[in-house]
Amino acid sequence: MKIYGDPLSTNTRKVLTTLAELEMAHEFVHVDFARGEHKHAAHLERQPFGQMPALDDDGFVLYETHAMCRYLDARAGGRLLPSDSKNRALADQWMSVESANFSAHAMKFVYHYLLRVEQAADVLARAGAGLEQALGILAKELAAKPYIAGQGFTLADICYMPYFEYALLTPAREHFEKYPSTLAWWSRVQDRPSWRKVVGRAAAA
Ligand SMILES: N[C@@H](CCC(=O)N[C@@H](CS)C(=O)NCC(=O)O)C(=O)O
Repeated sequence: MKIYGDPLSTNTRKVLTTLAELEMAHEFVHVDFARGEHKHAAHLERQPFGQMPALDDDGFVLYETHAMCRYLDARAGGRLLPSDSKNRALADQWMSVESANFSAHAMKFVYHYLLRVEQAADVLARAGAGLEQALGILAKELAAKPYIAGQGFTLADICYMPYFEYALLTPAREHFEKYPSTLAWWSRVQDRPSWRKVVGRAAAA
């Protein structure tokens, strides 16, 4: 099992955290984001949109992070998704909410403040409003449950973690602070050995 990505990339981190949770052996191949290696021909063979990560399981090539996380979990017997249809659908719902309603807003702040890719003031204002909407909805769930999709840690939790890590280092933090149950969730999950391993790998790279 080979994973192609950059240890600092949010989507790569979702896949690496999934692998760490499942204790699944893999080879990590560094595709250097800063050098634009995700746009090189070799990577475009694996990921035709020129994005990261990509997976190669003995010739079976897959891209799209959520599909990859679900594939890895299925290979390991389905430990990171509920087995009953309703709870599984809720985990799926929250994974979709991450990509449709949450991460793009968080990433505007990450681009502007951490990656130094300037975002106009009105873009940041709209991102802040979008983030508040998503956090408010997430906060209601997390006020009643320890994890995003219920009583157990799932892929849904993994999908939000990289954005919390980065966005909380930016002024977007003020939006999170309005919703304490989201920060309580973050303090629960950020100490998981899987996440510490992924963050540690990035620090060592
Ligand atoms: N829908 C893709 C998105 C992947 C993605 O946006 N990856 C980022 C890094 S975290 C990337 O490669 N960005 C560069 C680009 O879009 O050109 C997935 O879920 O895998």
